[in-house]
Amino acid sequence: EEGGPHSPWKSRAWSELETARARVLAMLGGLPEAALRRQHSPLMSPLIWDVAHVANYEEQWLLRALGAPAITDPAFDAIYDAFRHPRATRAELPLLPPEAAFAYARRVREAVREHLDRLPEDSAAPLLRGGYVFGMVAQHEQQHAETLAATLQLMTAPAYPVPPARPRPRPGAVPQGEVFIPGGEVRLGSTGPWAYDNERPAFTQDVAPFLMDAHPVTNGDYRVFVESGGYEDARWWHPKGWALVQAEGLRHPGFWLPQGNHTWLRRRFGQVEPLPGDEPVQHVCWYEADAYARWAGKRLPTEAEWEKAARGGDGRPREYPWGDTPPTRAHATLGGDTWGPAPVGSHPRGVSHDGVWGLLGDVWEWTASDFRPYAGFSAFPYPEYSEVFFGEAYKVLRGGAWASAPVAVRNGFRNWDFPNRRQIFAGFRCARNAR
Ligand code: AVJ
Ligand code: FE
Repeated sequence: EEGGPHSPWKSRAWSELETARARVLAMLGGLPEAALRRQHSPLMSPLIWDVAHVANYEEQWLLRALGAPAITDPAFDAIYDAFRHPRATRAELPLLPPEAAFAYARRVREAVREHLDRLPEDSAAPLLRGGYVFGMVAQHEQQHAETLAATLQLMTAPAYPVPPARPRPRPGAVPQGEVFIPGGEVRLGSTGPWAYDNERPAFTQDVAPFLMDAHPVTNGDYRVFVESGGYEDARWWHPKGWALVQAEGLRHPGFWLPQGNHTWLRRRFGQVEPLPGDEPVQHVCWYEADAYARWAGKRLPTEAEWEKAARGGDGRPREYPWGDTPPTRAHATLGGDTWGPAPVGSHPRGVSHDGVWGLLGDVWEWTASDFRPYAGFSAFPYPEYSEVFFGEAYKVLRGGAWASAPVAVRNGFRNWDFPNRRQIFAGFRCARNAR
């Protein structure tokens, strides 16, 4: 196993922490104070809550957990405790004002730097082995950066100006259709030093052969479902999904703007633009993904199938679909600076061993599976990261989105959300039994 107690981790840990912080500051830097404090959606926290929350998390789970001197009174933790205060109520809390929240985050980070300098590379203590808590804190801040992006997408008063994005790749001809994934044993779960508790312990499972869509479902594909009356036909929908369609008046994915006459625009942050047919669909909930799959004569993959497709049908447990080298821009759309997914087929170097495209990055992919613990799970370092969410209320998403950071994406990484949520950057692909 790589990243054991004796492989050096300190310089990577520091650079991942600083990468996360630079991203958060770049995202929020230009916003007026009122936009930072406001509740933009009942689904999301005020932006400035996330900033102080990541700092407080770093203080609690890194500094205090490692025995470094406290910076704030632990009583202060309550305001930033996600379990004590539902998102919709956080604007009414006595939150640190923006200036003070950024200053608190800076102060915690300086203390972390000093503490890190004094630590050995080779500690076998569970929190320090391979630099675990440093990786956990860097991933946590990046997950909140993604949450901030979802809040910025929901913000309308004023809308968030889309920063200049990198040029859109122009994909060549890409293979369509489905890819056969041979059945057999697959190693599921992660063994790397920064894997979360819910990815462990790794285990082996037999998966029957199946067909996996070569690409995520695109806007162009999904539009056919919409325009052929998919949202008006109960046959395609899970009963709870059909109830949701009725109750919310859903007619199309989030942020699509129907113009009539088969013309569609979409709002992406502060920009209204033609709906690009060649990008993976995003802002669909699990019920919409499930309904499309049924309409297409297919189904959503289980998370075991998804992971088998990502690791490779030959049974070698690759860390990423293309192998074990960490993601670069050539492999996948990740890191948040494109402000949207790339057209399918943009990353020939990211194709899996069996020929499946775009498994990591661009959009999260809903799976058929509920979020459950693997056999032998034990909560580490605290039950509120994963354990309290296990059960049938949440569906698993895999693969990461354009807004996910490379450090928080790998074949074994598990995300979860309620099946009716569509503010996240989620899409899907379909699967089918072989024969
Ligand atoms: C794994 C994305 C569902 O945002 O609720 C952030 C990540 N956990 N702070 C979430 C998380 C604690 C989590 N998700
Ligand atoms: Fe958090």
